[in-house]
Amino acid sequence: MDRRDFLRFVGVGAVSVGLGGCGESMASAGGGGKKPNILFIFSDDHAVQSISAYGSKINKTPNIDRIAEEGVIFDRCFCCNSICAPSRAAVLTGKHSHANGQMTNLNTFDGSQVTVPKLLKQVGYETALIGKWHLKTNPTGFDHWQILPGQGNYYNPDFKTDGGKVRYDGYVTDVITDQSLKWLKEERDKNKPFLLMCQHKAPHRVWAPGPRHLTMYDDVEIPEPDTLFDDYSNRSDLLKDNEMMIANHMMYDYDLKIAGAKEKDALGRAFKNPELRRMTKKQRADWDAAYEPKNDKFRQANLTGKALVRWKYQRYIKDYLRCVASVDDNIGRMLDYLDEAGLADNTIVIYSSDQGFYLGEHGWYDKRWMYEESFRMPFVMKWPGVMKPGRRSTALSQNIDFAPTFLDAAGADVPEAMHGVSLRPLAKGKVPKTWRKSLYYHYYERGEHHVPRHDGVRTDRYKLIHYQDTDEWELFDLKKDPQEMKSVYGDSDYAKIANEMHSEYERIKKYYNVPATKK
Ligand code: SGN
Ligand code: CA
Repeated sequence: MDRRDFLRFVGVGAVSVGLGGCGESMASAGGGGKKPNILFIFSDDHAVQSISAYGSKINKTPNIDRIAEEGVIFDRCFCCNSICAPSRAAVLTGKHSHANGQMTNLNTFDGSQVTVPKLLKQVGYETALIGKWHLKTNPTGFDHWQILPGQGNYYNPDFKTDGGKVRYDGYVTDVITDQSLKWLKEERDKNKPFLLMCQHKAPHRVWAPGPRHLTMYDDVEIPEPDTLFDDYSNRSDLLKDNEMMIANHMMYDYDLKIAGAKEKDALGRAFKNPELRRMTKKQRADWDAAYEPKNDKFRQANLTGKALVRWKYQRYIKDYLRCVASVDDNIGRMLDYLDEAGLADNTIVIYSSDQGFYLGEHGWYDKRWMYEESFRMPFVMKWPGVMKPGRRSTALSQNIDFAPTFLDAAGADVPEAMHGVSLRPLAKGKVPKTWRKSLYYHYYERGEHHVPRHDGVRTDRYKLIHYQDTDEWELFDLKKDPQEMKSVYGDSDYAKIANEMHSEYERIKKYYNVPATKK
């Protein structure tokens, strides 16, 4: 039985339409016989709750919506490990973390592995990566790259390039877009199709808005999520140990933009915002003019209790959304260029982010947990000539599917060792009978924000989570409890479902060859 037959047999995966050379040439399906270009715009920590195409109640993202209107929204796209470097490694390799070796942000990516840019180069593509990388080793498989060192900075960012170090003046999201446009316009080989991975730092912590957006949302109040004051009852006690609460773990100077604040967070920390010392005099003056009047009001108000948490939420979410606004504006610049240059008809455009994020849900910022808001990823794709515009797909997809999708689009073979499958059938509006019925998730890190190691399985309706350190289980009925406020594990009404989910968990771990967790 080959892998594709096996996928059919176990009902996990799908065979991408056209794989194995049945009829339609894949490259031609994407646009008049030419291999399609692929523009992959990827941001850092951008949650679907802040994208209007996904129904955001708190902001508008007209340019991401433009991609969605001309393409398809993958409504149930999830990461395999909700943290930066592991998600990026999964995108590059099409494999779960245990198979590509990038289990945590602390591992060093093995750049000698088979990755999607290397395979695309073999079928004639020119490849480039500009922006956040975060995998420690230098990029491999790219004809051109310029990366932010580590997490990078928002203001006047440094870049590591294939020709040495360089610092650009300006705001990071604009700079990454400028450099991406420069490569598209002036530097690439125009006789070849391209893969451009344009990877933003924003809206990652410390959520530093750019000069154009410093006062955006000043006159409005952003709606709070229902679960801002979650008390963490009815689930594992491990939740109570988290260190990612807006109430307790945000630092005044570092996160909340109260420059010079002496207050410490609940962990006794009072870091300084690293962006302030990078700014030019003019940038700093604009920043202070935007924040200081609001900070004065905050100091005078002497807020405590829930009112203080509410203020912190407003400060946090507005800064986050200001960073998102810059990403969205810059996506507009990229889309406009594709139109102007006559490239739009033969270019697949994707917008995604390495994982989701908590925008106050459960009282949190950050990610890592398998709960929906950080498990879910945005993935909108426009694939001219292949899909009908304006569609929404609710079939289960995952970041391990991105590499197979790109390869399928380019008419290249998808290696058997990749765990993911091409999303082409879903893009076309068909859900093959063999499409996966569940997804596997595994978070391995034990560090910052004190999120415990856990893994689990999610189907359309249910989610089973296992915490290895305490051997606890949680089961959620996502239809009845979409906010995941009460685990029904151990509830006799769910005994049958719990059994089925346990079997599915064991099966999927075996299917992906997940090694036993070390104590
Ligand atoms: C930094 C952040 C964390 C964040 C990790 C991982 N702290 O360490 O809040 O969870 O990155 O983010 S900060 O003080 O440096 O901002 S990831 O997206 O790179 O995985
Ligand atoms: Ca991230």
